[in-house]
Amino acid sequence: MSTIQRDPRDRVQVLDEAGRVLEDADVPDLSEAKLVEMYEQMRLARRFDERAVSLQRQGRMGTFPPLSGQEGSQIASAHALEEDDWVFPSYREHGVGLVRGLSLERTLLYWMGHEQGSYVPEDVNVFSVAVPIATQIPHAVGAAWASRLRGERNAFLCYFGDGATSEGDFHEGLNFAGVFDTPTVFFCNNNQWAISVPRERQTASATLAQKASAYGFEGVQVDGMDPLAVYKVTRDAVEKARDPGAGELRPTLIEAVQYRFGAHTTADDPSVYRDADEVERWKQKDPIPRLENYLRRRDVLDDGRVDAIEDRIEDRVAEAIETAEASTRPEPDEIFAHVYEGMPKRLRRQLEYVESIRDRHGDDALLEG
Ligand SMILES: Cc1ncc(C[n+]2csc(CCOP(=O)(O)OP(=O)(O)O)c2C)c(N)n1
Ligand SMILES: [Mg+2]
Repeated sequence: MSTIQRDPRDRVQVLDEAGRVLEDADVPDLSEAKLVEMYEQMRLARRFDERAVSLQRQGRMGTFPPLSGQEGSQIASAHALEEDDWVFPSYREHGVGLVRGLSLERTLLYWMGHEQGSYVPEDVNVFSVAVPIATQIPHAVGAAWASRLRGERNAFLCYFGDGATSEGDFHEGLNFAGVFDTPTVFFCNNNQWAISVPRERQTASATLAQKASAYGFEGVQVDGMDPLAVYKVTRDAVEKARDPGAGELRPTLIEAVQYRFGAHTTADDPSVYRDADEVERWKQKDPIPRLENYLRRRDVLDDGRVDAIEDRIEDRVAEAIETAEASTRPEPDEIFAHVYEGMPKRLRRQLEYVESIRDRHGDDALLEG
């Protein structure tokens, strides 16, 4: 049964906070191996996050947007895709990237300022990271429309935050998607905050999911810290995008209700705008122990398997850091190299200016400043 034909305020949930299956819940059909893989990737994403924040604090990385708290939403939704489907990410989707085949060292290189970190292998259908809020939404709609016109049957999963729903690009993108019936799944990671702006200052709408009805297609709210519910809802939306039933439109807006445990980025201090109590309350819903408890109850996980997973994760993260840090430091000129095919005059003048101050002062003196 599809989970998306319902009132947008009727939040989809499969597991309670202790990881017990709720009565009448629609448990997705996932093999034990797949469930364990999802659990391991969620833990890997969290450990990677902790190490990345620590690298930034030690001056070994520029800035970093942590995803802690959002692993269930990211990993489970990405698993709902087939290989040929596409992902249009924001800057926080390191967990999605991991599932789709982007290496951890590549993510580190991106945040260390290497151009190589923006490279996506040919066989990985992930679009470039969008830092400007909501710009990836019209991109995803356009790509989905093109794909449909070509007669392909791919779904386009576009991630963005609660803050993005106030941008013109969000409304233009969803409006176009409804009119042209594009195979786009809009995945809103409602983590309750847009830097220091709380969800209730973002919109007076009761839910973000209900905004879909203005564009003529379905919107569904899901517990974004319940990986099984996220998988089920995303899978249903992706299948509808590919193959809608009679009278159905392809697009869906999913609002995944969740919380970011950490700062917006390493340049932010959330203690100045939110209470520690609020964070503690949301930690009760942490998707990792929730899935772990579910799997332990089913005898799919035990202490031995969890220990082995922890060891593997520790090694993978350490290796990724070692590889990324062994890369030669990028040349400052590279910032200018890949923006335009032919460099405009204004950019060339800026490049010449950077070169002249490097010649005059040397890189070490500039970095110290
Ligand atoms: C067009 C634009 N305006 C402002 C910013 C500055 N900015 C960066 S992140 C952010 C908040 C985004 O919040 P949300 O959409 O909820 O995503 P989250 O970071 O919470 O995942 C803002 C305003 C930007 N990057 N782009
Ligand atoms: Mg947000």
